Amino acid sequence: MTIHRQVAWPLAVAAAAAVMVAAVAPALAQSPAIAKAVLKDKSGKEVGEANLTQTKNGVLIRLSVKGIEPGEHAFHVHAVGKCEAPFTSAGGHFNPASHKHGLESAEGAHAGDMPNLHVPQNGDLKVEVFNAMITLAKGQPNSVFDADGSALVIHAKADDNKTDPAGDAGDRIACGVVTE
Ligand SMILES: [Cu+2]
Repeated sequence: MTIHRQVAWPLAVAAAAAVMVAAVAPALAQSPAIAKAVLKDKSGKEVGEANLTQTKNGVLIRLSVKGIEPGEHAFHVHAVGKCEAPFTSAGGHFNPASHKHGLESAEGAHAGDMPNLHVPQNGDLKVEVFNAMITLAKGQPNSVFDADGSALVIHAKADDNKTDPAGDAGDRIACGVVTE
């Protein structure tokens, strides 16, 4: 009798653990570790691509752009995953915490606020941008995969990092929906 009990308990625990793994696994599978955005200009021409990687500390964005006007350009995550020229369809900056705009804002910043891109004379740039304020994990308030999705947007002018709500960054010149 004693031997049977010793065998029976570990089996019961193993069975319970197996059920837990089965229940948790689908939820994890739904949150992508990587995401992508293809950026197009207002004429529909492809001008860039971004690969997003979830890290333990935020999202690493590897961006490459081609044929963008040289100079400084604001680069943001916008609130809606819809890129119809002139890209107002992408909404304002992704701002789930309802903060004021700007990396220099005294009241937090938009989750979608990021440093300016510095495009060289040939118009081509490869850069890595890290955003600790967003996540690819679904179900989180700061997830780029919320109900209406998100988009990456490049502006005509630089972001001054403080003017609310858009950093005085001018027109939207390129837009790409963030996809899994
Ligand atoms: Cu923007």
